[in-house]
Amino acid sequence: AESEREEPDVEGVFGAGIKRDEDLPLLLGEGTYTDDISLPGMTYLAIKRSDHAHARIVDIDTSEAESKADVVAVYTGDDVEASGVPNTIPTAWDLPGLVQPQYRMLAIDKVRHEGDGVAAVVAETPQAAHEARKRIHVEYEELEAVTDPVTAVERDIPQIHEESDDNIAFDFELGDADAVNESFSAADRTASVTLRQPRLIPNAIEPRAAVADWNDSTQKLRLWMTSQNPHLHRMLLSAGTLGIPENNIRVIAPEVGGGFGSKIYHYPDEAITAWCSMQLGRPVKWRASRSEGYLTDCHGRDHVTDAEIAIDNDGTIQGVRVETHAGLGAHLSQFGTATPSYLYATVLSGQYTIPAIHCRVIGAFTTTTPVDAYRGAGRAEGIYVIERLMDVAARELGMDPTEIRRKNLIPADEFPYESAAALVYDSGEYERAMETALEHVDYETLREQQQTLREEGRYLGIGVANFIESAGLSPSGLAGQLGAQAGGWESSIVRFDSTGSVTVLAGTADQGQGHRTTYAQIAAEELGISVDDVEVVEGDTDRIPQGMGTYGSRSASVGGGSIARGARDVREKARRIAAHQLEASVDDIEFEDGEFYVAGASDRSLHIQAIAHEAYLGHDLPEEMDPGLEATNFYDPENFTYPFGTHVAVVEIDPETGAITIERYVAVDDCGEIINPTIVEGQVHGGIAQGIGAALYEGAAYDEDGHLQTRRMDEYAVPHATYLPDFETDSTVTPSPHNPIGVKGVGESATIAAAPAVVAAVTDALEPFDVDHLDMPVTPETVWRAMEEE
Ligand code: MCN
Repeated sequence: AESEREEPDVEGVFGAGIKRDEDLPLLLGEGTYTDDISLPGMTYLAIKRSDHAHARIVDIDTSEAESKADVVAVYTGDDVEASGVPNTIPTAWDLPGLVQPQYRMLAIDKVRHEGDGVAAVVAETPQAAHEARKRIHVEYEELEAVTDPVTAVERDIPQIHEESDDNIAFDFELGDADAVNESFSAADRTASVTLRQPRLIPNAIEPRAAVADWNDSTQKLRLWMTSQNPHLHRMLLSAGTLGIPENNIRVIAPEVGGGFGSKIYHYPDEAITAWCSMQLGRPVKWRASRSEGYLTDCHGRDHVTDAEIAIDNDGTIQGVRVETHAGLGAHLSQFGTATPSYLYATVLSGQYTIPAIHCRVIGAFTTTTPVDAYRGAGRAEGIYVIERLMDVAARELGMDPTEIRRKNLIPADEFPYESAAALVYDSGEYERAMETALEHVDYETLREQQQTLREEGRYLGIGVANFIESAGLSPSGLAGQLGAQAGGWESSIVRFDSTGSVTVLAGTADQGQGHRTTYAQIAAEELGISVDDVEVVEGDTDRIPQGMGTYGSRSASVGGGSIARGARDVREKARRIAAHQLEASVDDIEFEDGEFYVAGASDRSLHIQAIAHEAYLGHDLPEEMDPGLEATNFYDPENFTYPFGTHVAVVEIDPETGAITIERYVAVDDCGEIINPTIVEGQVHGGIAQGIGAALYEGAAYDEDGHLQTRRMDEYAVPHATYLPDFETDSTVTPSPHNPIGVKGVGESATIAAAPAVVAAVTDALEPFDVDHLDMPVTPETVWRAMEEE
């Protein structure tokens, strides 16, 4: 049974910067996205949306729309309710005292944000559906709008939901208020900052879309959709919205063109697409336009925060106190309660030893698009707060911003480290990453240069941001204690086919992260085969029985951890077959580069791919062993992973115009063991771009009546490549002890770090003008006005 296969080149499969396997078909335009799905007899859905931020629905007249050519049906919220389905878009994260108003597929009685769905029109063509939508006449009685989370709870404004008379959804506290009060009394000084983190609109290249196909005779639903977590969508659709048994729903996420969080959520739109298909017994397609996406894709951030820090004269931090009003928008999105509470407050210790922390978050309903996790989710907001506090504290003390940071860093020998904000960090070498970043920019020389330039009337600014991230969102037990209505585990199947190729079926769902490549690297490494022999499949609930999906930078650690464990189980079964066929004891069988051999007799060997063939023949297996060579794995890690790093931005301000030029951007990231350095670098590049976007350009704007002002791509400033500098990236490697492959997440890291680094650089440049803080987006106008005021 000698293997005659060519030796695969398996050296360094894990850790190799190989090219992304998924890219070629995508670059050639051969990818199949949801909107590419076309079914016989398919109809098209358009959703009539509210033009008002807050209004009572007096009457909906659908008769003219119904009379139009090619219109199949027009439905209102009352029709949906009358159909008897549960009609709930449920939240997936509970908090103590949470107010949970009913959220339906189409509004009944009232609309609560511009873009709330009020009617659905299905037609034979997309054009007919869009034309008919204009012929649905809705009579409204307008109510007052409120877009700001502070105003929403402080002023005597109309109630948005019957269930909450003060527009408060939750009042959340974390940490020890008494200890913080004591630390503030005992410390030498305090410093504070009030800051706003504006609403961000996610800008996935592919808008959301769905194709639903209900089969009346089998009572089964197939739903193609732009999903980051098809299994979660299946569960929420089943129990909460449509009342179809979960095993009669198949959710398929084909290629997904970006998400950044926005495709995690169970929106009314995909659900109503499915409901329409159930009514008609015909396939129905819905696709958002870009502007429709701006009105309905969950936005991110929207925080107004008062933050204070207690410090001793030598720079030692004694305590941090934070109070935030978080705008939740008009409805509770699935994780819209978790993002501004646990995901935010728990990272307020950042990289520092802070003995006492207290955070209060008031979650406020406003008459705006719902807010939920957007890349960095909660952690970005929290790190921004602590990093701004570090800078204002440094100013207060007349210390260099790097000195105060260095002084308070959690030392490398203190891990696992339990922070006063209730997290236990897995591992870290913060000083190493920070010093590496500072060396890259030659920090001391840069400071000297800054002085010289200032004398010439030129304003250079250096911003340093240290970050941690709690990535992975597991284990399930912890997630459950915090209120999650979903598990924190991940699942996969690693399956050898009888000819020696391997299929990995993973419960996560890629939107551009490169899972097909990195998962193949993990499996290939564990099995000693070439990545070319591994096929990775995601995004189909009928092929992959269970999963939790892709968000919270969890796929490498939790999904990858599951695949590594499954591959190891497969390898161990193969080892037993090898021992049997080589007539040796299992303990004497060694494994290297895919080859099992008898210790001390390397000529007696069997390749794992040849064993796969034997496993499916089943002719000569150990007694009581079942045929086949595959493993199903459920993996629930012990803890989150805690990626970290230091980013440095160097900017120059033009004193005439306030224009900001980023001269250099250095990122040192530590995401533990690196599966694929090219992919990690790509993730860091994308993350920096989004962080810089938040710092300098982006921000959703509403007018007084609650109308979104930034509703198109030429009104909402996503940074162009030409706005961005060359990124200089580097990494340190501190493995996580909490998963079998030592990895930490990286998908959100750079977004978390970039915003505080850039804002710090701008305020550093403006030190001579006594500007401590400027709110994002820091535009030339803000800078110019701040300089003028001084
Ligand atoms: N990786 C690696 N080595 C590590 C860590 C990660 O090689 N030590 C690889 C992973 O195998 C994966 C990629 O880097 O291919 C990102 O891994 P991970 O950090 O686990 O993040 P997820 O795959 O779970 O992706 C989610 C994360 C989030 S939360 C957002 S938001 C985000 C992001 O990823 N949205 C993205 N990156 C994005 N990238 C693209 N192109 N599009 C999006 O919408």
